Amino acid sequence: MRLRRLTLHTVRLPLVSPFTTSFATETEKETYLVEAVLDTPAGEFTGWGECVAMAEPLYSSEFLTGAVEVTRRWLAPTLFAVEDLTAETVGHHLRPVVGHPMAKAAVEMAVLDAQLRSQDRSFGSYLGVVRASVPSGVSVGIQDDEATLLRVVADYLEQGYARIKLKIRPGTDLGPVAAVRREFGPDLPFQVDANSAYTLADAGHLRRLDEFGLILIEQPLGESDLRQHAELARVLDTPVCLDESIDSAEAAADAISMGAASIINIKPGRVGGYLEARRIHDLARAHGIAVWCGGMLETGVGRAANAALAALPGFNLVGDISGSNRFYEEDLTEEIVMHDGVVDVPTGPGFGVTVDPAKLARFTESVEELRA
Ligand code: OSB
Ligand code: MG
Repeated sequence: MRLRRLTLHTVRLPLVSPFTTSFATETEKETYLVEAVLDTPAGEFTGWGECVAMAEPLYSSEFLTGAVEVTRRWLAPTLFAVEDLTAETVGHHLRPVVGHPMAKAAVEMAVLDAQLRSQDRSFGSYLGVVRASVPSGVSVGIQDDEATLLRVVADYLEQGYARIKLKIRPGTDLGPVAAVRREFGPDLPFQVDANSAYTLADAGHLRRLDEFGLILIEQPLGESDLRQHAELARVLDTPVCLDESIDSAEAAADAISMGAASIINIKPGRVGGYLEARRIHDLARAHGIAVWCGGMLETGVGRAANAALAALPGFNLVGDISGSNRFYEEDLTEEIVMHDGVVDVPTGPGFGVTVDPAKLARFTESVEELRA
């Protein structure tokens, strides 16, 4: 197969409410969709991918306009030159370009969607999923005060979300966690995410979270602090889960062998794509490490693909795969719906969702076409 064209659609969507983490407050989602045109044995097919790089390099070193630049200058020309391209070889061809997993993932995604559509095959069937729906958790941002937090959590629980993840940072941690636990009781599936906001010197403080029976604490320390996470994990009862630190299967192997994590949050974009995500799933499963599927406020394209990934057998904890309406009034595809605490795995060809041209146009900031 041959890649003929990559069109980058930069979009900006308002969020239904501001989303505050330890590193930023976001009020809108800026991203780009990749539209790939692939020459296949069955004719020309179009596929869509989505980049999870954030506008600013605060979650990881990647950022949106940087991802566009690396795609324009290096990723696209490299792939246009490949005579026999498949989704499975995209990662291999892009390997000489160091880093930029989110930019690479978006391109691989679009090629994979087009390839699967040419075979009239769903992503779920390609992966070998074992569930028709996946439990749906919600990531709750840092709130202004305790009353607001309890109201927000109560609302998500009324909607049916199966698990609450609360963002924490130094100074906004023990209080909110205690309040949620007190209000919703010991049976609430509850975990926290620090997005690298602590250091190992905070170990004594973080131990105070142990009494709240959390499922896990996600990425308490810095991205490159594998050894320090291992030390922290030894003194905490709360299981340590890594997010930012795991940017490849190699990093996952290191973390597992060091005892830096007993749980991994798999985000396909962060690790360079859905194929690497599956490799991490397989590796973790072989080591008895639990995994779950994280999110990056994806639009319907990435959200649909995440729902399929999370239906692999090793995804044994509830993921951050909420309904589209958790973040957006209107999505770029058909809405991904959370019902009865689950999101259904799409069954249509490719990722199983369709980008709506009218909605895309409404939210588009700019379009750039890249050709061989
Ligand atoms: O750390 O998991 C994270 C969103 C943006 C950047 C980092 C993270 C998150 C979330 C949201 O927690 C998860 C979602 O998309 O629902
Ligand atoms: Mg996280």
